[in-house]
Amino acid sequence: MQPHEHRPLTDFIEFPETEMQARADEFLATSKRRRSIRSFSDRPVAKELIATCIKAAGTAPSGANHQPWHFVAIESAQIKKQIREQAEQLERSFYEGRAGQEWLDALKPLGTDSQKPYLEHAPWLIAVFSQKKGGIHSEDKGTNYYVHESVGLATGFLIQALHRSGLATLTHTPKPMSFLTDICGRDRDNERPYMLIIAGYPGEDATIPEHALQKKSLDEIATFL
Ligand code: IYR
Repeated sequence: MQPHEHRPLTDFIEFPETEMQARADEFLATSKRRRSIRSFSDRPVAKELIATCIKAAGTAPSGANHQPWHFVAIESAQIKKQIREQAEQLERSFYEGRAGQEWLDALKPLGTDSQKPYLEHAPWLIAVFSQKKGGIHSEDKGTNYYVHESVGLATGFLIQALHRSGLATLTHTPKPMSFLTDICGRDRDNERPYMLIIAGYPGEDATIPEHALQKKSLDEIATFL
């Protein structure tokens, strides 16, 4: 097949309009139940489920379809321990001053601190990396476009896939995240850690901050012209 060839769209599914609204309502209801949590059970989760969610993430749109992302799924207790140690060290300096007062005040309603036991308790950590160079084939070394946008979209797909599969998640971005490059054995020149996703079942003592339940209204987040 020539790369510029097109084929007819055959897998678009058209639903009756009433069903479309019901499907949107259902998706909204499901999305409203997605929560970031900070206590995870150590109950195991099958590797195949995580692999399937990563495949779903890989369907996200990307600049020139270069798919400038790589997901490192970690279940090794030893690697999780290393990540926890390094992340907590960075978080300690963050909470002890690097953050600045305004940032610390913004975080108060979440009740977070430098302790990250869930980095060891949760069955899976997924480190998301973005790639500067690449292409449609993973060995390509051309320019990637809209890398941040593309990887953000794929990460969103991943979080939704995990949520809809019945897992809870947390997004985590210890600053700077470069230690993940070494721990995960990724290419320092071409890849940058984008985000760490913690995935698993909620711990029995999992809570959600009231602050996180306040979502902006449609009027606040949208304008229809
Ligand atoms: N990375 C820190 C701080 C933190 C920052 C933001 I912005 C959050 O929404 C939540 C936490 C931590 O994980 O504690």
